[in-house]
Amino acid sequence: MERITITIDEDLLATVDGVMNRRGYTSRSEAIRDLIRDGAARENILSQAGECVAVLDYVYDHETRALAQRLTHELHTHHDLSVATMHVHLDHDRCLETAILRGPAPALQKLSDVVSTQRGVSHASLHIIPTESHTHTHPHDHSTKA
Ligand code: NI
Repeated sequence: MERITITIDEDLLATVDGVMNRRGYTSRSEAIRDLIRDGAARENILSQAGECVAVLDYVYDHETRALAQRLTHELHTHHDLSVATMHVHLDHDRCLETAILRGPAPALQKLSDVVSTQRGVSHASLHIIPTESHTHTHPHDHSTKA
């Protein structure tokens, strides 16, 4: 392992400390390493050419004009990527949808961007899981503490 020095603003450091306390890390280094690994894993997945599956979650206001139709339209336009969608009527105004997608990571990211940037859509999150390659860039070795 190498020791590096980074400059970080107070707000971001407070966030790191919050993550540290919530998840029970014993050192900041450990918490920061895992946060970097998460980001790196995301980047690696996006650069991957192979087939992936993905879970796309989002909340939307079904009273926003034509939004439900627009979202359905997008998923139909990309029916080759869309496997299934679960719809939950969350409360009076809001719906939660979970879409299972399958395809190349960049195409899944693009579809996710189209959905998540619609006005009236919030809390969008995309989780991409590679299904072809098993190159593991996240060793999860928590035995070495700094
Ligand atoms: Ni609904």
